[in-house]
Amino acid sequence: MTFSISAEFIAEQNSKKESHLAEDHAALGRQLARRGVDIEAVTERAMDYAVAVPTWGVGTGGTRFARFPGPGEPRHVFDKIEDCGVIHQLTRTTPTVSPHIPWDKVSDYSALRQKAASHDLSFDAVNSNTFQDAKDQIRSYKFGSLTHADVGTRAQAIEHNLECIEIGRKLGSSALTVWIADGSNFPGQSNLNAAFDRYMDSLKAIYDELPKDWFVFLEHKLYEPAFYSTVISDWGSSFMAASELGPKAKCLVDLGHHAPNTNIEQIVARLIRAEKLAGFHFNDSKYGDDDLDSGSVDPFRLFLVFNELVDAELRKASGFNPAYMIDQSHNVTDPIESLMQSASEILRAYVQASLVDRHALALAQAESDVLGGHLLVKQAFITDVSPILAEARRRKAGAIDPIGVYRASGYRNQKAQERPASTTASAGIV
Ligand SMILES: [Mn+2]
Repeated sequence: MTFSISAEFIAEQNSKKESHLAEDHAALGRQLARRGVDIEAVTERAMDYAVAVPTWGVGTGGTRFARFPGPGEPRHVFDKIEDCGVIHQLTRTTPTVSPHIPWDKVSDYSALRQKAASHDLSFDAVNSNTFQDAKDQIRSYKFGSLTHADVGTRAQAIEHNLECIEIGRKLGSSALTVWIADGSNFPGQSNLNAAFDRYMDSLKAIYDELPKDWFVFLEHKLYEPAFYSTVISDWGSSFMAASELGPKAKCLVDLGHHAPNTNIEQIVARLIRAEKLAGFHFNDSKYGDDDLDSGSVDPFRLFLVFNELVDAELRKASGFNPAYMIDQSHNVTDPIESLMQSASEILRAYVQASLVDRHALALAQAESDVLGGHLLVKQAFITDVSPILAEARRRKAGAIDPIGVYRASGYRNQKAQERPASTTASAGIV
């Protein structure tokens, strides 16, 4: 029998905060009513929002220098599902899990699917991995995978992606996310165009095998581990590839995969216009692909991304159906706490963006009222929507204060007893 947090415990913890929450929600409701916003409608939007959690996110991450394992880490994907279940149980915002192959490979996928269902979870996009060598793999990815100069290595990488699709079908997934580490570290190491041509050949082979209702998400990244050139380095390369492949190929935006100061919200706007926005890997950063918790460094940028997303949603932009995922590495925090906090901050940005008076904003823009337009966006951002987030969780039997309830439950200590320390737990940054 493994430890789990009971519904009664959550209700008992919530009961200590319910009357204050009701006061705060009512006060915010009166404030929003003066702005012509119905807090009930916004609270319902918050209840409907969902973002996927990556299975690799519940393990402690590391840097290229070291990894400092925490107590009670998941030992395998079944443990990971338990931890993902707690995140959803307390936040009620993360009903799907994004698996990673081969890290989450098992012999019985229907058992894995059942395990997930027992935690009210289902599976989101499957992530392939050709950025490291799997055990017993014949050819190495040291010098590339889907774009390797050697045709046999490319065939092996294609085969791995087809296997991911097969596993994804068994798990009820409907998308494959492809990120490759391929690129070069030295000028002259690789022919920049030939590498892209090989990428297209490999992706076509994968695309042709996609089930009818599936998508392939192409994830670009500026640099790392290749430091001179990366084959799919930016949204332009990703968009070129997705356009050439066809309607089932779309561009995935990982917030950490751009040069510092890049206007990511504008990239998002362009991809929406082209009907090529696959979705997101949410995280935050200060310098590069830091994979810090969403909203921890630059919550305004996260809000501005959601400002574009909510704009597209409300005007019913054609082909707009982004997949939302978190992709972070938790090196110095409890991963469950970081993921709950991140899901909450992503939801916060969505709710704040829902408060923008879009009619007034369009008028300000039409009249070139520069500061007027800016203030309308800023007003939404500075509104403290915490009572809406907490009330949305409470109404769905989640925790008013997820991290407080998690800490009070003693879950981590319980898992430290149940899960003897392992040195092989995989964690990664993609
Ligand atoms: Mn990513």
